[in-house]
Amino acid sequence: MDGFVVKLPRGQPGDGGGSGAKRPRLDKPGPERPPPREIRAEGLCCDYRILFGKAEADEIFQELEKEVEYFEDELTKLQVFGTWHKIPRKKVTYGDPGLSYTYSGVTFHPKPWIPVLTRIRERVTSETGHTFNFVLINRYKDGLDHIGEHRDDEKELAPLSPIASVSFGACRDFVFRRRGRAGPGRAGLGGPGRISLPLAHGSLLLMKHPTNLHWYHSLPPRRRVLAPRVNLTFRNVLPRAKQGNVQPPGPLGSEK
Ligand SMILES: O=C(O)CCC(=O)C(=O)O
Repeated sequence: MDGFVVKLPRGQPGDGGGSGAKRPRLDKPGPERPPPREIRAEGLCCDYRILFGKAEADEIFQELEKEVEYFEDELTKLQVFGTWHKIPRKKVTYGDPGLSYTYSGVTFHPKPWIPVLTRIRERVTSETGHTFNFVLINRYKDGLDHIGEHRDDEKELAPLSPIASVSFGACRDFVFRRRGRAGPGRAGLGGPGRISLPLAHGSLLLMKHPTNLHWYHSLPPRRRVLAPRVNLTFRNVLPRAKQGNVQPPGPLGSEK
């Protein structure tokens, strides 16, 4: 990976620079809770921090494993360049009533919120100051499960709203690749072309505008990872009447 700018936090440990909404006081940084990081590159703006300490993250992870009901049958397939594939992970959506979200040729209607998801969503909001009406959950049974390179650019997403990605379970590498770059160091373009971030148990990665316009992301396979991981991406889905912000499609088929 070539370098990217990591700025250390302003003010209090755990200060996310949100809208000032009241949020729980976080523990001091330490081995279990490294300081928050700002990840910046051209067209990329993300904040990373530990949101839940180990004990709380363990408890939430167990509850997610017990309570979340993943999609089955047709909803576990996706279309890439016209061909249907079974996805290499489990997924499901929860959210406010009446919303729908279409990607990779499938329309998803969210299941109603359940207490463990409301708990995580409220913590994300109190930490960041942003509200969310929808969550996509991906479960990776081990390091062979993965998600291919894509951008979260569906027309249903509120265009300027960030996406909050919360992870539990095995630590996995999350990789950004800039649009139009085959890899790091390609001639003619400044800055890094690829950024890899290990996403820890209980962590929050806040992906802000315009990251999803300029950067793909993926969770590549990691053979050595034997444990499961659950990732929740909290989003803002526009009600049908307000949709219409169609962003130009990227060169790749979406793999979500
Ligand atoms: O599991 C992850 O960290 C990535 C999930 C993702 O890329 C997505 O939901 O769009």
